[in-house]
Amino acid sequence: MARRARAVAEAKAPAALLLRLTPAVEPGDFHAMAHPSIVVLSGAGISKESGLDTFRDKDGLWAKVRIEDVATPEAFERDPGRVHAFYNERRRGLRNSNVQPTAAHRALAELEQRWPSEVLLVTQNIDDLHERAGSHKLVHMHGELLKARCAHCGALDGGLDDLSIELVCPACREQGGLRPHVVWFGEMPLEMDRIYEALGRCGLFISIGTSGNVYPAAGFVQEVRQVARARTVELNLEPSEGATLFEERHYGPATEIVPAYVRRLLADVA
Ligand code: BJW
Repeated sequence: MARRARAVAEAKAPAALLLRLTPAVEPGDFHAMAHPSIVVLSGAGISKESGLDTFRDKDGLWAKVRIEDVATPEAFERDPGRVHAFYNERRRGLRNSNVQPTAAHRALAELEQRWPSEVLLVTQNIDDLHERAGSHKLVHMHGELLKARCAHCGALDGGLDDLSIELVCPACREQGGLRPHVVWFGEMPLEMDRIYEALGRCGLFISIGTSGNVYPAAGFVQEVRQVARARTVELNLEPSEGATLFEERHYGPATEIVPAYVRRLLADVA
């Protein structure tokens, strides 16, 4: 389909329907590669059915607290107790035994295990549900809720419960430097070189459960289209901010659409 005709088709397409649009890449790119390397980007939507809040849905975290009170370095400087309380509560929530990986997390672990080429899972989520489901090739670009980082010596500690300004770093013995190992607005996301390197050579990019509001993650789809000429797929509850940039789109709960999509990918894999 010509670029203009595709743009018109995309503009007219009903958002809530499952869409499969003609790829922008030519046959010979994705289709000639039986098993291209894959980058999966996941966001809060994949953990929603585990019982964890998303951010920007109407019942999401940003409807309950202000970003500038809890998710910036300035907020932590101004009122570390408030920020610790926010993350302590979420850490306790994550440790609640009812919060478990779903079929969506497990499907991605199976994809990594069975796909003949590399699968890199880049998650914006700070929960540990992907690793609990069995994913190993995993980048937590926005950090990890179960770890603390010392502002004095940089050491990471995974064994702490609630954080507070009274705590002493187990590595350097300094008091008051421990902070949640998460990436706040204005801070550099983690392992960006590894992520861009994988994006630059992948043949398939799958974005799952993310609203496409936060950069640099929201820009990955354009990066893979331009640099890697990869096929792009969105799996989400509803169209994201950048939905029209994806050639293939499936909408519904992650526990349904992710296992179904992975089953299709693995159908011809022994
Ligand atoms: C379901 C579902 C179900 C629901 N099944 N789906 C102006 C222009 C461009 C950029 C900027 C700008 N001004 C500032 C910036 C940069 C800024 C930014 O992007 N701001 C925008 C808001 C404009 N970004 C940064 O500051 C980042 N750093 C940075 O840019 O450094 C410089 C740099 C440049 C270039 C390269 C490299 C570096 C840092 C961003 C840090 C984000 N931190 C947070 C908090 C972290 C810790 C925590 O969890 O508390 O990360 S914010 C929050 O948003 C969290 C998430 O990871 C992130 C993304 O949210 P996500 O996952 O998309 O969740 P939602 O809620 O938005 O969407 C959920 C989706 O799921 C929805 O679509 C639902 O429909 C769907 N869903 N149920 C399937 N059952």
